[in-house]
Parts: sequence; C-alpha cells; structure tokens
Amino acid sequence: MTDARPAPMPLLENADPEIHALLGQEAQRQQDKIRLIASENYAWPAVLETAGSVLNNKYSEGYAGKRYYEGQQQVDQVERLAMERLKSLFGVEHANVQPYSGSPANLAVYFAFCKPGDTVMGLGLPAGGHLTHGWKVSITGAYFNAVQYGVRKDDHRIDMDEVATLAREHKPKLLWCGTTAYSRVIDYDRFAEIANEVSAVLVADISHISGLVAGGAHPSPAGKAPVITSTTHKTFRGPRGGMILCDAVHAKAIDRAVFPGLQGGPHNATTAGIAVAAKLAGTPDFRAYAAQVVDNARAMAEQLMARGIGVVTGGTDTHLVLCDLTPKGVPGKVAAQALDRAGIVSNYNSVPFDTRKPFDPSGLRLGSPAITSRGMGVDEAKQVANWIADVIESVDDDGVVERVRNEVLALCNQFPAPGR
Ligand code: DSN
Repeated sequence: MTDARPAPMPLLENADPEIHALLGQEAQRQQDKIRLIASENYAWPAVLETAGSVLNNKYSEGYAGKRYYEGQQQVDQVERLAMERLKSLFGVEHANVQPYSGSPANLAVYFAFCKPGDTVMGLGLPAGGHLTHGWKVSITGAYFNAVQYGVRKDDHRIDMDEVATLAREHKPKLLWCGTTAYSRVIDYDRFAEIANEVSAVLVADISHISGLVAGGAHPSPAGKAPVITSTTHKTFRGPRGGMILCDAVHAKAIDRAVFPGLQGGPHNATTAGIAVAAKLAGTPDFRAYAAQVVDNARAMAEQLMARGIGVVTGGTDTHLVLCDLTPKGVPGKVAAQALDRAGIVSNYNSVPFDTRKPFDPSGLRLGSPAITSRGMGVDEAKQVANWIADVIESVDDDGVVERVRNEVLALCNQFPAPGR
C-alpha cells in the first residue's frame, strides 16, 4: 500500500478527527483500487467543490422566479443555468433538476401520469431492469399494476416482440425503457412505435448511460421518449442527484409532481454541480471520454471471453459488462469478494434466467466509467480483464490474490484518481 494521504480538510480534521480519518481512508481506497462498479465514477473535482459549497445553506422550495422563500438571487440563476445547459445538451424542451436521485425522479413520473392501481410496464429486475420500473418489492410494483417484460432466452437481448404483445394486451399508462444490468443499445424507435400504438407515455430511464448519450456514444431517446429520467452521478460524472427531461407539454405535470408532489426544498449545491457537469459534458473532451468508456468496456469483454468467462449477450455496446461465471464454476459473490481483496471492486449480479438466488447469483457486473476517468485506455482494460480472470481461476489462492493486488496498486499509481 502507498501511504494514506490525509484528506485535505483541516476544518473537518479539527471538528471531527474520526470522520476526517474515514474520509482520508476512503480517498485512499478510491486511489488504490480499480473501481469497476458500473454505476460509479469519479465526479469531476469541480463538481465535488460545488457540492460542498455555501449553496448547502439555502432553502428554495418552488422554481426559479416562484419560490416560497426570499434570498434566491443566486439560486434562481444557478437553477436556470442547469436547466438551460441540460436542454441544450440533450435537445429537450424542459428540464427539472430537483429530483434528489434516480428513484425519486422515477416516482415523480408515476405521480405525474398515474393513479394507484394503473397499469405500467418495465423491464424485469432479473433481466437487467431497475426496481422502480415496477419490480414487485418496490413501491412501484406494490402500488401499480406492473407488467414486466424480459429478454430473449437465446441471445439475452430485450425481446421487442414481447414488449409489443404485452403492451397491446395490458395497455400500460407508462412504458419504461431503461436498465441497470444490460449492455446493449436500447431501440428507442421501436419502443416509441409501441408506446404510440397503445397510447402509453414512453419513459426512457438513462441513468446508467446519460454520459454516453450526452457524449454521443449511445443513441439519444430525445424526440422519441417524451419523458427521460436520469441520475447525474454515473457516466455523467456529476453530483449525486437526479433529473427529468421532457416535452414542453408535460413540463407542468412533471414540475408539480416533483414539488410539491414528492419533495420539499431542492438540494441547491447539487443543482449547481449538475450545471457544472452539464457544461463539461458539452465539450469535445467529453465526447472522447464517452467513446473511450465504450472502447474500454468492449476490450474488457473481449479479453474476459478469451479467458473463458461468459459475457451475457456476447459483448457490450455500452460501459457495462455482465459476466456469467457459470463456465468457471465460481459464484458471483465469491468472485466479487476475492476480486475486492485483489484491489478490483465490482458487484455480484444476477444474470438472465439465473438458477441461483439474487443474494448469491451467477454473475458479476463490471463497468468502465471510473477507470476511464483516471485516463486508462484499452491496454489497461485488457490487463484488468486478465487480472479478473486470474483471480476467478484461483479464488482460494492467496498468492495469486496478493500478486494481483500488488500489480493493481502499481497501475493505480500510474493513473491518479481525479481530484488527488
Ligand atoms: N444503484 C444503481 C446501480 O448500481 O445500477 C441502480 O439504482
């Protein structure tokens, strides 16, 4: 291990040495490990500064120009800037930047368009969908009549014929397209065609891929889905937050659903961070970043397959690689824990039609956003894939784990974590 570098926060150190020490250790962990959790990233250092700024001190219920508290001279400008930048970046008519994160953004969409008991449709969690797209343990599965579509058995891609058949049969009010563990391009044209046919509102949840969409590395749902939701901290590299982008015709309903329907005061420091991230996402450098994220994920997938590790759908079009470890005879959880010991952080995950239980599944989910933010390229991505295969082939061999840990550390030292 390199020497732990204390977090440069002298006021915190004085006020609370215990928390200060833990933040320092976390900064060191983020430096010393290869972070492959597909939903994580390194936020821009400028975004981190913004998120801890004086805007934390201000209450601003309402929207710019229509607040319930005075003193909004700066906050209104910040929120308008965030909205305008997102509208221009994504080519949409309206942006709401107040959702606290992705799940509240999605809940606001339900509140804007549905009554409890209404029928909605989304990709099932075991097929790579999100809890809030109607999965049974979520409030969205409990309070709505949620119909779930899946992926095909043969190639594990979203079954658009099944989507069409179920939509015609159930006539959902909302049709969700969006994923958390799916690595292929979403066919927004076909989804829009189906939604139009059954008069459903198509909602594209681009939480995982909003940075790729902004950077031109994944097709955009703008102009096809009248409502788009996203988190802001994944491939987008912003603060932890959420946003809803929509056609002007839905602006009022969405705004009312977020406030006063679901939330109180917006987190203004987060709003400012979203504005900063939106500005940075509009640069040529960010387009290059988004393309590199996909190249790195593809390189990892190819190398993993060359080493005999199953990759669901046989590859990836995005930042995400979903591995099926069944051919190696190693459960996903055992692999994820051994990899963490070796300095490679991932999460175990179900694969489509998994025969194992969700808390002990067959798969491992990997993502390239964070290593790409450190400046790693295809050669490093292949090297990482080889280390993953080495560890999975020797999960109980402490010698292999230790050797990989040392090699990981050497690579991490060559690619400092952003902000250090
Ligand atoms: N936590 C997110 C993810 O890991 O995909 C989804 O909410």
